[in-house]
Amino acid sequence: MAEPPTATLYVIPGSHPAMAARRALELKEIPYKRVDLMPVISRGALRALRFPSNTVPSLKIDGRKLTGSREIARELDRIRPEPALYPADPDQRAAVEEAERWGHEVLQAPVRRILWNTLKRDRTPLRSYAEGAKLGVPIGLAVKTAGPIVAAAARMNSADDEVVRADLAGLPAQLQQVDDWIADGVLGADPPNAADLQIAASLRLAMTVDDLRPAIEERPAGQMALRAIPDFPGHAPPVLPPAWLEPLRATQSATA
Ligand SMILES: N[C@@H](CCC(=O)N[C@@H](CS)C(=O)NCC(=O)O)C(=O)O
Repeated sequence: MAEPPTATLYVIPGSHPAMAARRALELKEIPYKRVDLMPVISRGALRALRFPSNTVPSLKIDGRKLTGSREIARELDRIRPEPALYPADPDQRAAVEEAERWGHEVLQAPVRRILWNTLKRDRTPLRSYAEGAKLGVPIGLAVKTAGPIVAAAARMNSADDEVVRADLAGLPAQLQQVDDWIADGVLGADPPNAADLQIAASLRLAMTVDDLRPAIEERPAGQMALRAIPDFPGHAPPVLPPAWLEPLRATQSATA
């Protein structure tokens, strides 16, 4: 019998693409060791470990080193084809790959910026995102000393107020795009496909933010995300300026 693959996944607590990779490993039933890294500091660690890039998720599997949620999804499908993350039918596969690309290139960054802007205003919720993580230092200490890390991460991700306000204004159309793909059968597969995981991870992170959750959770996009990724640690109480949330509130009342 073939040996099970040996895998180590490098993550940052609260990282949505890292959660997509975690769920893909779980769905494939590939046992893996998880290594939790502190944001920003993660860059040096991954560089020292000679991964192709210095972001999470990064995966070492069967001696190969990969960085990136999409690269990891493809490699896992190659190593363990079932359950498939990409449909066998070429047209369906193209549609799933397009939705996955959109989730990666369009949705992922705004959600990341919104979270860093939220944590910049109040970093108390950091502890909840680190639930279950082993950071090598007591979580309380990590959170207490995380001020410079949060500031650096917000800066490196351009989570400035005007950018984040525009991100929030763009979210209703993005949620509609996800609902449309669900209606068309591109998203919402059971078990989830690679695009479901990519998009659900961003939506689940967004739903940890109380300011965003009510606009997402009841609609098809939110329900798909909850099915694809049932658990996503983290909880940030309301902290964003109410005027920034008006576009989302408008969608919420329109879909209620
Ligand atoms: N687009 C990449 C994610 C790249 C990324 O920005 N990852 C973040 C965590 S969500 C990271 O590694 N941040 C640490 C840093 O940039 O210092 C993917 O889907 O794999």
